[in-house]
Amino acid sequence: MTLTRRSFLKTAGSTAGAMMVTSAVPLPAWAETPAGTVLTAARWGAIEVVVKDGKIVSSKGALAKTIENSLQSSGPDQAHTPCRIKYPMVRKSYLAAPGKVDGKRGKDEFVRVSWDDALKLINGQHSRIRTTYGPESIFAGSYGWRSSGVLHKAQTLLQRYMSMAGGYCGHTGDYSTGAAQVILPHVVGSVEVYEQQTVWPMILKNSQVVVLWGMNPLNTLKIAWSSTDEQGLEYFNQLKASGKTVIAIDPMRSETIDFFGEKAQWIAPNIGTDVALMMGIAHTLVEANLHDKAFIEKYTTGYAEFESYLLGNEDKTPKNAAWAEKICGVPAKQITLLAEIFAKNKTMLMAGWGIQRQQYGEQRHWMLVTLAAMLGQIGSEGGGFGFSYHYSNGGNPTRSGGVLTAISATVAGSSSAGNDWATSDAVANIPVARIVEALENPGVKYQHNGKEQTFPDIKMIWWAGGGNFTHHQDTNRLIAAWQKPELVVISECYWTAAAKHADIVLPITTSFERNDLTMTGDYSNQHLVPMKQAIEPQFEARNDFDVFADLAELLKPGGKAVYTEGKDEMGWLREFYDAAQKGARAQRVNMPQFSVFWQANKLIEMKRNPKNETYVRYADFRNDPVMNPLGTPSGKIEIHSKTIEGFGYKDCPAHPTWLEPDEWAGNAQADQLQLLTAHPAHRLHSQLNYAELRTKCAVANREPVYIHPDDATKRAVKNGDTVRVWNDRGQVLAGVVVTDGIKPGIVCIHEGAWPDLDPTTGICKNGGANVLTKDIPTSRLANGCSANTSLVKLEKYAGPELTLTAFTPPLGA
Ligand SMILES: Nc1nc2c(c(=O)[nH]1)N[C@H]1C(S)=C(S)[C@@H](COP(=O)(O)OP(=O)(O)OC[C@H]3O[C@@H](n4cnc5c(=O)[nH]c(N)nc54)[C@H](O)[C@@H]3O)O[C@H]1N2
Ligand SMILES: Nc1nc2c(c(=O)[nH]1)N[C@H]1C(S)=C(S)[C@@H](COP(=O)(O)OP(=O)(O)OC[C@H]3O[C@@H](n4cnc5c(=O)[nH]c(N)nc54)[C@H](O)[C@@H]3O)O[C@H]1N2
Ligand SMILES: [Mo]
Repeated sequence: MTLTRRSFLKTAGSTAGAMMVTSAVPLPAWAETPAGTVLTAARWGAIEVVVKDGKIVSSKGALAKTIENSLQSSGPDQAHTPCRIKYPMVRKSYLAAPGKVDGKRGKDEFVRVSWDDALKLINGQHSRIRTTYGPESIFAGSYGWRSSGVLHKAQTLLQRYMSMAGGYCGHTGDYSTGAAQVILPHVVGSVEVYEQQTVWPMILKNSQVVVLWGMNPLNTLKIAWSSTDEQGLEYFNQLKASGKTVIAIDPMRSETIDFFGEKAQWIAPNIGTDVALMMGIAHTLVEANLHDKAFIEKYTTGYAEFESYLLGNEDKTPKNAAWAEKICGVPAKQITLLAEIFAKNKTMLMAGWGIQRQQYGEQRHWMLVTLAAMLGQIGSEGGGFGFSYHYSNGGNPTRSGGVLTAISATVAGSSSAGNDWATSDAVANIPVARIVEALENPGVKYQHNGKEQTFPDIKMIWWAGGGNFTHHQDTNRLIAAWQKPELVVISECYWTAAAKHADIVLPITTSFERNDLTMTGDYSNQHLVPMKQAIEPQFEARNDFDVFADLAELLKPGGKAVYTEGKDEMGWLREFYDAAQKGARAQRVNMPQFSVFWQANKLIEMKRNPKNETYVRYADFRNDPVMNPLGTPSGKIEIHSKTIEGFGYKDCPAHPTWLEPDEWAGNAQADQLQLLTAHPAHRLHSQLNYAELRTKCAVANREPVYIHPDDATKRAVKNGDTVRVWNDRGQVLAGVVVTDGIKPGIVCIHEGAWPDLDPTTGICKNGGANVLTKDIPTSRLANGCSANTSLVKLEKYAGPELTLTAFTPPLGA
């Protein structure tokens, strides 16, 4: 963990030589699919599936790669795990008295009903609630990662139905970048986190120093929102081989830092203190006169106010390296060295998002942009900042060719489509991570990004395609609030904790049981992949699309035809494909006719675009900031924002500011540890927790907790022990991994283990991280999720043996 000046300079010196630029893994235009396999896709890539006797027996990735993706082999478990939901089910007391709030969600047994009865029951209760309380009372925000595909989009399909029914309450933002996506438009005029980055060929050619600021691409690039093109990791592999200086700033020696091994410098700050670390670097730049005054003058506004704060003109606290050391735990010497290295080399500051999934998360990326502005390399070839290299293969050059559209959350224009449906979009929205606050505070006003908003009075919740019991913070608080509505419906493939806490549960197909299409690489659009049905729907599972089409018919006769626009599954897919083909033709890229394509069982790789292979983010702005202004009020990078100043938020001041979190190293008692809830290597959040894959990480049949040897010794725990981790919000059992790969004072439990609360003790037997996390907004600017701001205690578990039931269907199922 120690970083010596010598080892640092040694690597820093060896970066001068430019390296050969190669594309990632070259693939033929038509990748071959071995005979006898079915080609489909998941978030974790294009997948070849082998089917025997109507069952999936194996699955593997269809694209060439040098780094294995553990998620790709999970096909058999996904389709055939015993925790599949087999039939429509209704909670026993709910069936006896529909709509009655009885506090029994999660404790009741379930009763099997027919699809007909389930849909009638839903339709009746939905209509009653809608008529009584209005569309605002129906929460269909339904956040989540569902499965890949442009047709079988659970949340969109739910909202499409709800819009025909007359509107609903939706959500804004996401859990991923809740803080960054709201602050960055104020700072650089774009959300930034979901934009194409300066492309990898430019990085590999021009950058001398690459900083991985709180990012773990070895894990997070296993997936992409559409489906991964798998090129990002190939580029990281090339970065590793390049001999460039790589500096990784992370409280944990992540899989990525291990991957770089000797070729990266690891710096481990306390969780939630990166702003202080960055300020220590920024202060050093000013002291050493290394900041780029010409850049600041020409391209930014409000630097003077920030500098005054940085130097401590008013609060008499200079935010220098010594000050930063006390907060972030990184030695001042290293901080000043970082300043020197960043300023004297072409430096790309890449950052992940875990750093902003914290209280005051807005400050992180704002301060990173500020630091990059002071270095003056934004818009240069290989310098500046980039906030999506760890996600969806940002930086893989965008291809030319066809791009798929997708089914939309509203039906085709009602009157023009010759029907008389009065449709409505969301009539209200809540910031996605404030769902529990909303349930607890109906009618209460709150601030959001400079506006006053009012929490709706939610009486009905429908979740389709999201793992909200796993993804939301402070599970026990969620469970209490979850009892309030009059109806909870869950559409799911598996008996998740959310399904177990529902009134009505609908069994949904996995993507192996239906036909769909997807692109790969959210920025590259590298491939178009047929997602071909491999097996029959299991038990009584149905497609979300068909379920909502039937429910639309129950709203009013003729509803189904309006919902489906008269097209069946293949009709929709042909239409999406034909539109992509037309777009491709306009770019002089040929795609075969749909029937030929579908028959072929092969993916299409789109054409490389030489111009896109030299893309540099913010190059236009750098060339001519007057002709190419940013979308901010000043057209420049806003280091001090008059807009945000006008909001007057104490928790989000007008320029990047160090704010002490409620729970952090600085106020931890001697026996408290900071909790890190990073994203898991062998899951996508909660997805696949039930699979065989779990044995790759589970310890003592629990989710692992990573702890430093010093902290383990103090608590007399050792590798493989079962421990109780707790705070006043909840308690979990976890299996110990003792490692020097985590900073002392910090433990990590990866997010995504299914909550499995023991009814007598309340202990989560599966190590669900969110049982322990704090459910507070990042600030009233963004209201993002603050999952990485929690303190916990840890001890060897001495209680009675508790059997894991996370993956056991509930009573009656
Ligand atoms: N402590 C902590 N908590 C976190 C985070 C963190 O860093 N720390 N990260 C947060 C982030 S960034 C995110 S994005 C969220 C992720 O939270 P989610 O996106 O909710 O997580 P998933 O586990 O992907 O949930 C998807 C669910 O959809 C179901 N599903 C799959 N396909 C279909 C389908 O076709 N139809 C239907 N109806 N259902 C389907 C799956 O079985 C699964 O239960 O978690 C957040 N929570
Ligand atoms: N395999 C896999 N891939 C995924 C996902 C998954 O669940 N599994 N989830 C996907 C989704 S929805 C998202 S949003 C992205 C998430 O992408 P990220 O948000 O970037 O992922 P995290 O693992 O939360 O954080 C990345 C790194 O930041 C570090 N970190 C956390 N807190 C701090 C801090 O205070 N300071 C510093 N310096 N570092 C810190 C963590 O230790 C971790 O190594 O990943 C996506 N990719
Ligand atoms: Mo996310």
